[in-house]
Amino acid sequence: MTTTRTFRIAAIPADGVGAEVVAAGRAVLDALAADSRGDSQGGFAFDWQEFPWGCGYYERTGKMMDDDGLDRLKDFDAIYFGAVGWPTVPDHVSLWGLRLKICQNFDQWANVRPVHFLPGVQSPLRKADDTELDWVVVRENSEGEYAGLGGRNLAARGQGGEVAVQSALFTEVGCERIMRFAFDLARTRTRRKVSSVTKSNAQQYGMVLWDDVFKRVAADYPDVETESVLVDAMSAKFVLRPEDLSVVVASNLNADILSDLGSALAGSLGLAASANLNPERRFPSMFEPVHGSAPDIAGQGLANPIGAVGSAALMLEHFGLPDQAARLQKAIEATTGAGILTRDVGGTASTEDVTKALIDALNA
Ligand code: GGG
Repeated sequence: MTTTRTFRIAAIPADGVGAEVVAAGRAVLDALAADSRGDSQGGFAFDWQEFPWGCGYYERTGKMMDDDGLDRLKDFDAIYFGAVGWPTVPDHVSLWGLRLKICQNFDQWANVRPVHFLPGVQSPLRKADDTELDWVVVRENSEGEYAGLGGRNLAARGQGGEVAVQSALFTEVGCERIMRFAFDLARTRTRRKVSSVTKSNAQQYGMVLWDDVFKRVAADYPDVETESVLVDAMSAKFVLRPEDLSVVVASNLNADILSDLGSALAGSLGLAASANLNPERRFPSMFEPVHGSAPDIAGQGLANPIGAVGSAALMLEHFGLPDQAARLQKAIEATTGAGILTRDVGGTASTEDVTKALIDALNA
């Protein structure tokens, strides 16, 4: 007798192209699940519940998500997220009201953002001899520069004008857990190397603590090569010596910026996948494309669904289905390799065309 595992997933398309790419990802995942029924290893299915939260919801209700939203999400197996942000709502309100609220309350402290080349996609970095380049940005996702510490209208001290303070929080526990995560990940890769990124020459408290913890943790992983690189130098290295990278671990803001750079170097922000993980599995993890809501192309069928579908592959890995994740990744490569590309990567295909091609490739 075969069994079917059902994964309960909360879909939050949120804003702009989020709706289009989440619909694409859902269609591809449902096709994969339909094909798994009758599998001797046991099939799987997805039970989706969609939540209407985001900037449109904010305009109607004054809230980015319901007050009991976290409570309603907490028992799902995972959250599948689109993108947040729309010009009618201040960006800090939309980001803190939804994406950061979920990440921080569900202690999704590890944000994994792989960067790799895809066949058929032109990259500013691709040369004939380095088609296999790939690296992973591991982003500390719970504290650092996005700890939300600070304030405005602090004492103006008589000079006139407003004063604002924005502090970064670095805890030894927070630094150590993200570094161990990065080292453990490096051990699963061909190149066992972790590059730590800071600006510790200029930021002499939190980032020096980061450096100290990195040295201590590295001593437990003598089989893993290490380097510490300042963020400005690392930006140059991404462009000039990407073959020297494997796992790059960085604070919340630095990794946010570097991972956008990485995905642009791979060809487009639209290709980049990410997983916001609560590695202890006390809370659901959240899977989302790296890109934002792209108001300039929203609703036109132009969005690239590959980042969202790649994020779905990361979700399958999280569910303990690595073969299915690899199957999805192969379908992505078959699709881009066949030249079925959206406009951001030089093609003319629509979101729907790419989605259909992905499903065809799964069934091929
Ligand atoms: N799907 C990712 C997304 O919506 N990003 C919007 C954004 O501004 N994110 C900031 C961050 O990643 O912290």
